[in-house]
Amino acid sequence: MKNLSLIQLFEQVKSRNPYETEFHHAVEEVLNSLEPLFEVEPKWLKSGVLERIVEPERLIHFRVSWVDDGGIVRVNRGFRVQFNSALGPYKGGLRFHPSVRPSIIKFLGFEQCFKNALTGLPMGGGKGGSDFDPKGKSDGEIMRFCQAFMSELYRHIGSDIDVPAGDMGVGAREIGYLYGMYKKLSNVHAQGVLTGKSINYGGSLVRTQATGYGLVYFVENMLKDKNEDFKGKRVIVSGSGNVSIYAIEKAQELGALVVACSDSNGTIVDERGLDLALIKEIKEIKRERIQRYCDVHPNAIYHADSSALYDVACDIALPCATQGEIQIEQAQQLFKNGCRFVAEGANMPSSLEAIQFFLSNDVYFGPAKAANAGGVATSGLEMSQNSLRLNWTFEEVDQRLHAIMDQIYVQAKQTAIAYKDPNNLVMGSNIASFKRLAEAMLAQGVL
Ligand code: NDP
Ligand code: 2IT
Repeated sequence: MKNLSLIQLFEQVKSRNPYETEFHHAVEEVLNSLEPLFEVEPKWLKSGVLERIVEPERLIHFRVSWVDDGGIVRVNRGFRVQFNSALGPYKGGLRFHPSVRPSIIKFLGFEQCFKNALTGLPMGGGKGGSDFDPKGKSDGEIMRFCQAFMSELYRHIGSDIDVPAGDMGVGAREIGYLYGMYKKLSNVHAQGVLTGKSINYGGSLVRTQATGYGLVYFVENMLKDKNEDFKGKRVIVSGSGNVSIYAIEKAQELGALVVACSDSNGTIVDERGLDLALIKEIKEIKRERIQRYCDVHPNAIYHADSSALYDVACDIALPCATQGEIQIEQAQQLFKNGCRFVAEGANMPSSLEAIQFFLSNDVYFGPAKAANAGGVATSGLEMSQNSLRLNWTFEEVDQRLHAIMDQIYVQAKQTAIAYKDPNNLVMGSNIASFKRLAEAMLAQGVL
């Protein structure tokens, strides 16, 4: 960062949000890449928009008390950040993971504002969650926790106010329990209040697949620009959750050889190509460890280390697990082993240093807020179907998702070209989304 007022603003963000390193990272990345815009359009620096954009409109922090199967009272923390409503109702997922704290929720909420702007749909930015750890909990405990969480959250959300969805640790099962409790407390069957619902009570087809499929549609565009495609490419995917599974599925469908994935305990490498039906059974149905893969495929190799994934040679790397998984060492390792495309299915998996390394070594890089926007975009399509009280077919939703991902790529690429750094999709995405958001904020006055 060279511009003095940006430096001062960033210093202020750091001192107002002490120790919130993930939030600082997200803000720094955006401010950094907006500099070329401000050189051409300095009006934004004096508009007051930047000072407001880094400050959430509202941050809700609440106690969640529930009783476990042993009759013991447990207390967790719940959060919802309602970051920016200039473009529409707050929209963004809920994360249940022990690492959840204000810095995590704020970085995710901040990113979400820009991501949602890129989709072109009328959605503001929000995020929420809890430090509740769903691992090892019974179905009854998950249900009671979700009910306790919603017993506070319900007063803050609504189809035209704030529309949560899933994120890590929150899938269709949790959304079902949350929705049931919302309905009971509010006495309203307002389907548009949550997305990621099951199909039989207002969910959208393709929402389950959307983030992974969308990521692969985005990478198809990146490859096309270099006159390449997925056929025969070696791909590695971190994680083995919702985003990873459907990224693997679509990449395989397009002819890629996906050789490795992981979970928080370790990495699986299967040189013959991953058996996705087995991964779905282990992770979606049995909720077990990825290591079980080797019980069925003894030829596959298991490393008891998640970051071993990044030692596997590949053409394309898709980090789809969590923030911070690609530090400079992993970036260098990927490059050394011949990786030429990296696209982020997870939110903020790459450190700033790693991103800089990719950009300066000609590794074509697709940043999270563009590459993983397919999930929230399809949530937007679910909201549309709920308002219409209609269900679109799988093909119709998939086509719309595909068109949105293509359109996000074009925006990011054309903006990168316009600001004379054609392969910098980080800058392209940040400038394009900032302009949409900032113009809406300016039009609505100082609030
Ligand atoms: P899930 O909870 O379904 O899956 C998360 C996966 O990541 C699990 O396999 C988990 O393993 C693994 N994981 C967690 N920590 C690590 C780690 N340190 N190293 C390796 N693997 C790890 O979450 P999602 O798939 O929904 O979300 C994944 C990422 O994608 C998150 O960053 C999320 O914010 C982002 N995202 C999600 C969207 C969605 O629609 N769901 C939309 C856009 C982005 P384990 O089972 O061991 O915990
Ligand atoms: O990070 C994300 O974009 C999500 N977890 C999806 C949010 C949503 O509202 O579908």
